[in-house]
Amino acid sequence: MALLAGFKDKNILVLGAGITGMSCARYLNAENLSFAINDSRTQPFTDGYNTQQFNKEFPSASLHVGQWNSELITNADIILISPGIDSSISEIAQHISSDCHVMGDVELFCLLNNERLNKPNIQPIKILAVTGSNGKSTVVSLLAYLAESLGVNAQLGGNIGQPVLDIFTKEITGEHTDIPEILILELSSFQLETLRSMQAIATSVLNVSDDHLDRHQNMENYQRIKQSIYTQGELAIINRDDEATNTVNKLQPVLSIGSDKPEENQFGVTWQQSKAILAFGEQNLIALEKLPLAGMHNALNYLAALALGYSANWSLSAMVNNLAGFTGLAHRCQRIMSDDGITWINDSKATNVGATIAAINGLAKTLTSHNGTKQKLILIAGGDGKGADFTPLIEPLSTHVEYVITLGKDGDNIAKLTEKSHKAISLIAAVAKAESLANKGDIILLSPACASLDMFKNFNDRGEQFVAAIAKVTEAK
Ligand code: UMA
Ligand code: ADP
Repeated sequence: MALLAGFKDKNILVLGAGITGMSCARYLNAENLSFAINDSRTQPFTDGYNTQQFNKEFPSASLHVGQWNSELITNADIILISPGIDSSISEIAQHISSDCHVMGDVELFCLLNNERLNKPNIQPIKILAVTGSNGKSTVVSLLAYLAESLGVNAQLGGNIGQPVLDIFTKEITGEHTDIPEILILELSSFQLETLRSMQAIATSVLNVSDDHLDRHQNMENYQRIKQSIYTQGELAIINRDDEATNTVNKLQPVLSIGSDKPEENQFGVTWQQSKAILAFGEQNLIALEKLPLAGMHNALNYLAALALGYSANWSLSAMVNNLAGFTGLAHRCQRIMSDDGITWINDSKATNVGATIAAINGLAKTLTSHNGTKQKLILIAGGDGKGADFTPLIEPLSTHVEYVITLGKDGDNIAKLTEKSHKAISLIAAVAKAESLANKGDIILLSPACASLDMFKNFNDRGEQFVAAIAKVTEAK
C-alpha cells in the first residue's frame, strides 16, 4: 500500500511546533490529512506566529501546548517527532503504544522520496548526506555553492535550517514545480536517531568528537548513531584522520579524505615548499593559501565537499575552479572589523569542544612575532556544555592561549582547566576584560565550546551580541 494511503484515518500526532513541526503540519495539511500537534512549552511559536494564526492556517488540526499530552500520545498511530525532542523521556516513552510508528520529518521525506521510483514521470530526488560533530554546515553550504556554480539543480535541506518536507509541500501546493535533482542534506545525530530509509548516493561522517552527550549518554552511542548514516547510502566518504568515521561494513564502497598524502583515488593534502596543496591521488588540485577558509580543518571541509561532488559525477576541475568563490558562513571563525588594532574573531558556532580545539590550533599556526613580542591569543569560552568532557581543552589552552575569559553555566568548568582564567558575568564584561588584557596585534577569539541557550536565543544571537559588545567596548576607549 502506498505510504499516504496508510496515513488516512490514522491518528497522526506531530510532536514539537518549531521549524520541523510546522513543516510536518504544512505537509500533512497539503495532503488533506488531519492531525494533532503537541508542544510542551506554553509559547512554542516564534517570529510573531500565534495560536489564532495556527487555527486559521490549519482549521482541522488540534493544537495542544503547555505539557506533553499523554492521551494523544497513547492514541497515536503515527508520531512525527521533532529532532530536539528526546522520545526516551518518560512523559513520552511510557505512553507510546507498541504498534505506533515513530519517525522524524527526514524519515517521512525519504519514505515518500523512495516511492517516487514507482510513479510515472517523476524521479526520486538524489541525496548527498553529511553528518559529523563539526563542519557540517560549512561542507553542505560549500557543496550547494559548487552545485550552483556548475549549474546543477540542487537544494540544501535538514539541520542547516531548511526542513526537507517543504520540498514536497511546495510541489503539492504548486508553489514550486521545479523539484531539485539533488538534495544536499545536513543531518544531526538527533535526526539520524529516527532515520532508517534514506537511499543516498553518498554519505559522510566528517568527524566525531564529544557533543550532545546529555542526550546520547556516551560516545559509543553517539558514534553508532552518526555511523548509521552509512547504511543508508551507496558510497561512504570517510575521514582517514578520524577512525571513528570509518564504516563498519567492510564491503561498502569507500572514498576517503585526510590531511595526509593521498594514495590513488583518495583525497588528501601534499606539501610543496611548506605550502599545503589539496590533492586527489597524484593530481595536485589547488594550494590551500589560495582559498578563503583557513586551517587544516577547513582543508578537510574542502576535500569532503569535493569528494561528495565527485561521487555525484560533478567535474573535479570545475569544482576546484569554483572553490575560492565560497567565502564561508557567519559565526564560524569570522574576523570582525575594529579600529583598535586587535584581531577579534567570532566563532560563536563552536558549540562543542572539538570546534574550539580546531579554532585554537588553526589560529595558533598563524600567530606571529612583532619586534620580538609574540602575538597573544585570548579566548572567551563557556555556556551550556551539554555534559561534555572539557579536559581535551587543557593541552591547547596551555600551549597556545594566554588568557581564558569564562562565562555561562559551564564557565567554571572551563576556568578550572587553567590558571590563566578570569570569570565574567556577561558577554560584554568578557569582551571588556579580554580587551583590557590585549595589546595591539593580539587575537581575541570567542569560541565557547558550549551551546548558547543558557544565556542567548541561539549561537547567531550570541555572535551578534559579541559583535555589538566589541563595538561598544572599543567605542568607549
Ligand atoms: N519542544 C518541546 N519540549 C522540549 C523540547 C522541544 O515542546 O522538551 C518543542 C519546542 O517548544 C519547539 C519544538 O519542540 O516548539 C522545537 O523542536 P526542535 O528543538 O526539534 O527544533 P526545530 O525548530 O524543529 O529545529 C530543528 C533542529 N533543532 C534541533 O535539533 C534542536 C534545527 O537544528 C534544524 O535546523 C531544524 O529542525 C530543521 O531541520 C538546529 C540545531 O541546533 C540548528 N541543531 C543541533 C546542532 O546543530 O547541534 C542538533
Ligand atoms: P556544524 O554544522 O557541524 O556545527 P559548522 O560548519 O557550522 O559545523 O562549524 C561549527 C564549528 O566547527 C565552527 O566553530 C567551525 O569553526 C568549526 N569547524 C568547522 N569545520 C570543522 C572541522 N572539520 N573540524 C573541527 N571543527 C570545525
